[in-house]
Amino acid sequence: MAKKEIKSADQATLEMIEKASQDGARVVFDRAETTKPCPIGGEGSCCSICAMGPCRVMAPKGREETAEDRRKRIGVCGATPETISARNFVRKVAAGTASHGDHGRVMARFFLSVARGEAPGYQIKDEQKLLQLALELGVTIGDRSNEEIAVEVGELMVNEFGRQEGELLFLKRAPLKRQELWRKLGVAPRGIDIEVAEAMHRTHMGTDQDFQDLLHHGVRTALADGWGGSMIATELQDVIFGTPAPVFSQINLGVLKEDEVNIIIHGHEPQLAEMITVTAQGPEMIEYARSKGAKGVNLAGMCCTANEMLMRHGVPVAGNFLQQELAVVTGALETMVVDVQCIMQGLVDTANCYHTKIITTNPRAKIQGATYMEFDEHNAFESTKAIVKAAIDNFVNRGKNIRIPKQKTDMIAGFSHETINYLLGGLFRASYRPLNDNIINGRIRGVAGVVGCNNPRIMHDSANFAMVKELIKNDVLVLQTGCMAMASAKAGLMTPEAASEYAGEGLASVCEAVGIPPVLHMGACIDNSRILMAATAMVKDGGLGDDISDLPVAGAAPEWMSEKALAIGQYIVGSGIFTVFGVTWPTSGNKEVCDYLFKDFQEMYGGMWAFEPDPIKAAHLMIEHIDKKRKALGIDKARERVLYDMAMRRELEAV
Ligand code: BF8
Repeated sequence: MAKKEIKSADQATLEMIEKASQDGARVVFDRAETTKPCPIGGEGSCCSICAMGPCRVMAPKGREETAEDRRKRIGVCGATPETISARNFVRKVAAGTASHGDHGRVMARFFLSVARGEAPGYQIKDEQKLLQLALELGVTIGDRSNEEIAVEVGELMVNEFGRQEGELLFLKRAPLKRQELWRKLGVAPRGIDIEVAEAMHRTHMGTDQDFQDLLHHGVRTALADGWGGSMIATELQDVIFGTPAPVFSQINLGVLKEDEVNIIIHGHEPQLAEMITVTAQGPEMIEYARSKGAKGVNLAGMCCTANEMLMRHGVPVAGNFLQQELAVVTGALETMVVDVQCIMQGLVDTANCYHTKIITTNPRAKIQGATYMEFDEHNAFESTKAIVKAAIDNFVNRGKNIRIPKQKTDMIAGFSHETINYLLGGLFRASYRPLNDNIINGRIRGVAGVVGCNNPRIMHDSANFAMVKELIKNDVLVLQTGCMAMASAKAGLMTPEAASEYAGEGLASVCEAVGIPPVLHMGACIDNSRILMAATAMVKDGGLGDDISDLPVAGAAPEWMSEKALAIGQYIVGSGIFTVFGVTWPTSGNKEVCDYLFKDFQEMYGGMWAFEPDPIKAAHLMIEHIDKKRKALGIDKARERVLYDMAMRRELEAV
């Protein structure tokens, strides 16, 4: 008999998969069994961009390719397998960049509405960050009001999307050497939309047919995400909703409550979630919930919206990407309110087996069979009140088949780039100096960003846990965002106590002295721009080289699935950081394209891609890379000498 595959490393998830099967509800784990990945598309060897195809250009498996094989391995238009592979890859990067970019654009326009007083209920929360942004962008402060300054900042940011020439303003944040490299390689992005549009044009039938040239444009497009769309979204969200600071919360399906109206907000753009937080906890809605027999209204988050609400308000997190339908399966969820990105259409099918109402709210993202209640940010309070009321009204429709898993784990989140600065350096001497010093003296070996999604093609949350544990055991400080941050939080890695349990002695001693977990939650996927800022701050603080590519740092997405993850990986690589992806690799069918991304990019960008599905091996690739960088910086010997005597411990405590 075939061994039953364990689908998740998370008990709550396993329990709900079981319940779904008992209830006859289909979820993503079932669909992944019946719908297997297409091996041709999966390796990037299918070209479907025109109607002369689709053309399949796979290399023969299990034997050497002959000249005759190669001659036949060609698109009808004559496109080579390399062109086809690179086109497919660049289109994915463009889609990821477009998604983050569209989020950033909507946020910039919303920011302008707030500044102009056209979005009642919202205001500027972080004045300090607004003024810093104004100074950086050359906006006059003088005796102008915050709103006047914000209008000018907002207009500059909105213009970044349609900018046709020159360079994105935030490129100037990068180390000088990196900026020069981008210019030399011709990949400094002009604007955000233009790079995405050009990527789509270049990859159209019969346009750019030089795979190397295509891949460089992929870098340019992705840089318009990391240093453009995503960075703009993060910065403006911080000004309006507040810059995250450490906050305690809990995570996993156990945060749902049996005796309250449960509402989950799922998606990405925080303006809706921010207002629901206010509306749902107001006395009027609590009273209304009581009138329907509930004790109150319980709000929780899912996916990146969860990260946004968690980082700024400590709202509990119900789970990550693969748990969205399982929240419905509890039978205790009145409403799942969604906006854009990473929302499974399967939610509607699952919800048909229970009483849960799936409410779509965004004109860009509707789902057949769901209830559409448009969220109008100009009338946000009334919009969200109607949504919360609909959830409360649904409480009476709950069936008897309710089972909420017990699992919920304590966590600390809220480690924005600014917060790390304060925590390490103190309010009056905020800096990354102590981090750099601890890297130089070897207590911290290096820093790794472990980010991205879940993917049902591998055991849910398992690769993240294995990788992160291995990294911190080897004294690598881990920064996380997105669904991988949630996986670590569920596993208990985001509490200060995790340092003594899991981290190597050097990293643990620093975490204990500063009072931080060994794994830091930096936010949603757009907040990977915070990781770029953290890396830049490390360079600027000195002692670790003069470009991001000199730092002993590495990146990874061990369970990725989305095009946004590829865009993120590409801008991290283009910014000079070695990055390893797990699960599958979208150009794996083409050796030339892989070699270019996995080897030649290192020469050109000082950062390259790698693919390694084994999370422990992948962690060791990252550690090897970190050690190589330490050696190049001449700080490899310091690590060998680290012995923790009392004087060193006292010195650490003084940090
Ligand atoms: O942007 S990590 S599954 S939720 S794509 Fe999606 Fe992936 Fe989760 Fe957020 Ni990011």
